[in-house]
Amino acid sequence: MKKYVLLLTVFLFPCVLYAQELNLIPYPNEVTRLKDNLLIAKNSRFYTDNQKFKGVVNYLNEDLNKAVKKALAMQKIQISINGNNTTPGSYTLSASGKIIKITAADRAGVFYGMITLSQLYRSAKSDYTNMILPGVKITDQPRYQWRGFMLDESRHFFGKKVVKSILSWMAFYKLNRFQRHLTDAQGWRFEVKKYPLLATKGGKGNFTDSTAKAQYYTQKDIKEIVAFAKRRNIEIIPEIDMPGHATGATSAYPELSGGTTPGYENFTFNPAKETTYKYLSNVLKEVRTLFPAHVIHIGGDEVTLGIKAWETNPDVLRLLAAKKMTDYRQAEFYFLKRIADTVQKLGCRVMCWDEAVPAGLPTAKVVVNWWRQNKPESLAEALNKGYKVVLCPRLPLYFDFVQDSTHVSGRKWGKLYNTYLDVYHFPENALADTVYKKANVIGLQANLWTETVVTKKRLEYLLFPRLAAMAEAGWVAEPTKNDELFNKRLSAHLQYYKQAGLYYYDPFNPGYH
Ligand code: TNX
Repeated sequence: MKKYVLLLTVFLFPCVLYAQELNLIPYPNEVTRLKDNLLIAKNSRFYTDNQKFKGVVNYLNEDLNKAVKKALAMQKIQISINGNNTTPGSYTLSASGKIIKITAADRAGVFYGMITLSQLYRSAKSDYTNMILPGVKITDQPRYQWRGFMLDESRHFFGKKVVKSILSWMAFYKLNRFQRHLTDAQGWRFEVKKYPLLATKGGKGNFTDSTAKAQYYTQKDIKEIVAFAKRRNIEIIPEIDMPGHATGATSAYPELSGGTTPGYENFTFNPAKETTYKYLSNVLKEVRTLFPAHVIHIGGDEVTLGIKAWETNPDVLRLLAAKKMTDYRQAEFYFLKRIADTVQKLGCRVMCWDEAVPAGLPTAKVVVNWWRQNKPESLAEALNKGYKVVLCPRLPLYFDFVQDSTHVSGRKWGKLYNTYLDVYHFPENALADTVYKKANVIGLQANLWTETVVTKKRLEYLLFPRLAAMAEAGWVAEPTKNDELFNKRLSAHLQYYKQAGLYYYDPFNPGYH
């Protein structure tokens, strides 16, 4: 008996420690240490002969390696696309001696290989002339295709600089979808040429200050951010929230309102007027030209908060009679079907929140954000209908919930809040494998609603380090997760946050909140 214990201590313990020893997040699928270290002359810049990937390599030089100011030496990266490997985003990186090689299935894979290299580079040791990195062969691919983040800028507006910083950190963590929640009750936040008042009037006020001057993105800003994201392998998904959460729009164009209920002034679009559809299809046309993702999110959440107003709205009553509808939710579904149809005619996929699952949207080409973790039946129904699903349950993926019991600013339901380890262990800690292993579950997404988020500082405090935990949850499965090893790697990343001047939560040294 004693012998076995001894064996375990001697052989297994060092093995476990050896695992995940590099400061990489998300941790790659397979890491083999090579005998020779990788040596990169100090102040090197990377380059490639492969024309197609010059831009990607330049990105590495510019954004991820800011410490390198001058090109004293050149370090070549060999890049090739391997047509046999069809898993999107997969890559191998081999680096030792003076040779760095990335082989990938696609451009995303090349980018991820580069990010892995840049993370290695950040914690490299150096001697007088060289940066010394461990020699490695890495074989890697993402677990989920959709690894997203959503920012609500209707409740509070953060602007280009903050958004670009988020996008750069997302890229650093290999996240690849950014959902922009730019319209809601507290403000419409982007320019629509055909209806200028949406931004200039609908963009006035925010959640904490109804008198704030209009804040919104011009179409030029939107394009600039789309290009910035594209360079970082991130697709932007625009959301136009409807028919509820529409007060930003209806405050600018009151004729579009479906009515008012106590506490929810002009909360819905009127589902019974042709002018509503004309107007929204013009808005969607502009959205289509601004965002190349070919996915438009049409909202569909919490319409019932404002639906009572429809019971006394003569237009809606007429619609119900004409279509022989017996219930107001049928008017909601009628609205969503018409809008979904418009979006599809524009050549885009439809996305929606999970309340819209029973609406009977026209085809299976629908992607659902499942957020109501207390309604597993809604997730089941979406999957039964053949919809694709992105998991973003409130617990643990809503980042407006605080990270720790001691935190005072942010959302908390009694003892319920979302620690970075809850995020890290998703989805296994929250869902049955019969659910999250379904092929139609295409990924996960963290959402930051900003009713309680007024400053950039608070935003960062809610994002970090949970964004890192979420990136690893989207990349690897539970058997390779280990709190102790993750914490060790995370400690190194907290230093990067510090160097970048972020205001982050430090779980190992909790002090401020
Ligand atoms: C519900 S999640 C909402 C948002 C709120 C959020 C706060 C969803 C689709 N709708 O409008 O901001 O809760 O946690």
